[in-house]
Amino acid sequence: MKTDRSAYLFAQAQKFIPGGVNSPVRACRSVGCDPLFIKKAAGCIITDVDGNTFIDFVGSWGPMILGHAHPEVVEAIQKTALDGTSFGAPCSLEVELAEMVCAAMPSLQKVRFVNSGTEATMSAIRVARGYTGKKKVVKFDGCYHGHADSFLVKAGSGVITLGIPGSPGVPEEIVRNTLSIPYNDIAILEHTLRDASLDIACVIVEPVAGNMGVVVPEINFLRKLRALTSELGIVLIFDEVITGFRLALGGAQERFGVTPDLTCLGKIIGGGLPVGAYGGKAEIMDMVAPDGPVYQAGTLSGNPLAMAAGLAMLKVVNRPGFYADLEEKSAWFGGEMAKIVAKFSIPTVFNRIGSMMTCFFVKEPVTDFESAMRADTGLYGQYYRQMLAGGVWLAPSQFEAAFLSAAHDREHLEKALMVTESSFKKLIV
Ligand code: KE4
Repeated sequence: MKTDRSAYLFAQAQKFIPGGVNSPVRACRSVGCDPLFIKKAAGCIITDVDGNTFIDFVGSWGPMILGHAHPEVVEAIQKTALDGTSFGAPCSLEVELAEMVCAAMPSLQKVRFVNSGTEATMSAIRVARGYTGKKKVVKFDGCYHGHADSFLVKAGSGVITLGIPGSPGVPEEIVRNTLSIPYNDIAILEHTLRDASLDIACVIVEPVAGNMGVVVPEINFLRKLRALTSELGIVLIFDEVITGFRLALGGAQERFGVTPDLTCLGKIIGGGLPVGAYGGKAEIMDMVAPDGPVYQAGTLSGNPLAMAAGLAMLKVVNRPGFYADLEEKSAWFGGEMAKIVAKFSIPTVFNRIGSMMTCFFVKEPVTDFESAMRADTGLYGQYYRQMLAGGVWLAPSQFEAAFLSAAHDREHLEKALMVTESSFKKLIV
């Protein structure tokens, strides 16, 4: 595969940008190759600067549930841009998108738009602390909620991918107020939350973990989490930056029938432009300035361009049958993957829910951070490179999710399955 142009651009990028990338996991360090630079993408096909094309299972880490450059999203952006991209003042599109988000997720009585998932989660825990007057935040090992100081404790995604224990630069005083406990462990959860000395303001959880690879909550985990936090007056925050509008129109909270107090959103609601959001119970959200004393602000929050892209995307996913079709396609694909995996003696666990999935190179089931960390990242690196050479674009990390979109048709998926089988044949265990 010709990669001269990417190589040149990567060398140039490293002169000016740390690691040559604007987000660490894109550097592909854990999969043993240099990053390819992308020229364009349409539907489920991504094209690099050397003209190589790939079937894309990253989807920009989740936003591209419609596929890239969806005509309705592109048209909405083009039309809106002609009238200006950001006013720093309210516009009608913010109201329209807020109504649509709250209609899709009834637990959101009020919602505030921000510019990233990180802004959403950091704001949500600030509001929870302001509302309860308490300090401690409980998260789960391997979950990733963005790069705000409070979350860089046993975090997933790029933090575990790069083997960074936490992050220098985060003061001990901050870390002390974040407790990280094992995902899916109800006994430790109950013991921790019932410890009144801990002064817990909130629990934040990925209702389906996507940042240690895909890990699905065990049947009673979310229900027990909800029961305990309700009983103990602890704010329950669902970080649905990945799962929101991915697992159902109403996200994981709809799919599992568990209602949080606050929800964080991102990715899909921006239609590929920078949008995050946090929202939930009015009595909590009324703490947010200017109604309340908890301050949060943003120059570009609710800008018309990003709102228009998000609106266009949500209008498409709102159409009858969208999720049923995606579910059916994903279930078929998952079934075919399971058949391929079964043909080989390579230790492999394939976790999937809806259109998000991860192929772990490990023997035992992956149900939490500890079991995910047993995965053979070297083997994943081989798999990644073989798939790339075969024209399939995967996340450059064992600890991320792969995503299907509405743009992946049967032909693309059959090709991806063929490349998967030929890649497995070449793996050296
Ligand atoms: P952003 O600040 O990257 O928009 O969102 C942070 C975030 C919050 N919560 C969850 C559950 C998330 O998955 C994320 C970000 N996801 C990663 C990929 N797993 C973004 C990719 C990257 O860091 O380059």
